[in-house]
Amino acid sequence: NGLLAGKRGLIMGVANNRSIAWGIAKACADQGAELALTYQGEAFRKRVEPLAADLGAVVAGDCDVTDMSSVDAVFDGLREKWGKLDFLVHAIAFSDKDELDGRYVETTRENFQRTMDISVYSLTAVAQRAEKLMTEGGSILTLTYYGAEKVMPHYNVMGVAKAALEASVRYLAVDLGGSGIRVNAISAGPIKTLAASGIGDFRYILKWNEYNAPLKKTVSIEEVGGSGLYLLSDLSKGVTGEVHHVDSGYHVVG
Ligand code: 0WD
Repeated sequence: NGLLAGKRGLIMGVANNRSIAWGIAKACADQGAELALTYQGEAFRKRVEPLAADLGAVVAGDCDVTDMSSVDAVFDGLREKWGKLDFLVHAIAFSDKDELDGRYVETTRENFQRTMDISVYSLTAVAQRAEKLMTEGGSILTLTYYGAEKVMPHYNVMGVAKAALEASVRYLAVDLGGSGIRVNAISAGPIKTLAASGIGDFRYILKWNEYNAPLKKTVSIEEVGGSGLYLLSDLSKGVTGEVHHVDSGYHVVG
């Protein structure tokens, strides 16, 4: 029973129980989805395994999106286990935290390339592989931030990467639309997660959003999970190429 009953989904980007991907995974499991979770690196295995067990989810293995053989291994595993895939959550981003502070103009070529590779290209890499398994159509969801649209202090190269990610969502939506595969993004308001802790003055950004957003609060991973559920389920069958703001309304004032 539930909005995702009978559907199988891969969730990438759970680092711990504060991860946005975890909020989405919980919402999906509550609505009857069968899930597989990846983790990145041995250190995260012991965090992700018990979380997966909580949801009755499969652990689909160690996946570092800079290593295409590890990405292939995850999708080969799913093909063997499930034969098909209905939805995919991509909640992955990385940049050197030394460059998520100060001025964008100081960005190094090395960190620019690494940030774009992990935070942008990886969506296309997983979409290529998911397309082959989404034989009955599907829904792909990624996570972005308002720093793609407006200059946000300290977000720097990650803002440039999120702009490219949002453009990727639109191009992928066109390429995969004919196969009934939808591609959307949630632009989440700031949430205190491991990745966010690398951003300079993050506590100030949280407070600023709390004071200025129409709803006068920051968003929770459960709230992002609820909107994620809509975009992953058939409720949003007519929606693709969309960037949906789940930010207490901040983007209408910020
Ligand atoms: O305020 C926030 N937290 C927002 C986050 C606001 C708007 C958007 N987002 C985005 C992030 O940019 C990211 O795309 O949401 C997504 C999920 O981020 P999160 O939930 O805030 O952060 P976290 O729980 O740390 O998960 C991100 C994970 C990694 O965790 P760490 O902390 O180790 O960087 O991305 C994964 C990893 O699990 N990740 C990778 N996965 C595979 N290969 C890689 C990689 N090379 N690098 C990072």
